[in-house]
Amino acid sequence: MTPTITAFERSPDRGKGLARDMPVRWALEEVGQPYDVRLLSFSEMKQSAHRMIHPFGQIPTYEEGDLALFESGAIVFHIAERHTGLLPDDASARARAITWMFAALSTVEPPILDREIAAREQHDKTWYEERRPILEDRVCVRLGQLSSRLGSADWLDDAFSAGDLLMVTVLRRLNGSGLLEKYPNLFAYVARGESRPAYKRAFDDQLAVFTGKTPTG
Ligand code: GTB
Repeated sequence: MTPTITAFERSPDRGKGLARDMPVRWALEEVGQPYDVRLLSFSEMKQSAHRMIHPFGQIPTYEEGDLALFESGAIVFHIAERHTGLLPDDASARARAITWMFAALSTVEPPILDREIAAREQHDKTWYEERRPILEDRVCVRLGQLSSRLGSADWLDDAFSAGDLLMVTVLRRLNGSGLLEKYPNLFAYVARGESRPAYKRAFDDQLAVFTGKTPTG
């Protein structure tokens, strides 16, 4: 059965792949699962039909027969569990990959989001310039720790996994901040993720929604 996901009809990032349908698309591409996309306006996201699926009135969602899911991390996990390619078969390696999924969303992403939200929504406040280095330091603490762990490896735990997919997605939110560049191995890690054919297909598909042009690849 072909799953249907939801995405922004018009993403505020203008197709830079920062909205959270991107990791879902990427996961589906990695496992070779075709999918349909239902595009939603901001007002449609808040209507009861969508809220039946997503209690918080957001994207992305995932529908497959009777199953309706929300939360991009849970959706990626579901896809990884149902298909081969995103989680190792070995039980311990699988548990470690799942640990990296949680680490991406619950340990690395929060300080990145705090910095991003302040930069976007609070930059005109009198206290912003005082707070900015504090927010950036918090991001750098996590980046430094992650950088040490990754070392010279290609991926966080041997083979590419859903943990890397979510970690790369989270780190991409630092694009334009100049912070990721301070950690060359993390910068290369993100580039490695972005160079995967599945990533490129997912990126091109979400960009095509914004540009209105069908991807050529
Ligand atoms: N925890 C949820 C998940 O992981 O699925 C968070 C879902 C979420 O934040 N969805 C956002 C949304 O629907 C879109 S992705 N927002 C509309 C609303 O809440 O009314 C977040 C996002 C939006 C825009 C950019 N951007 O333009 O750069 C980046 C990320």
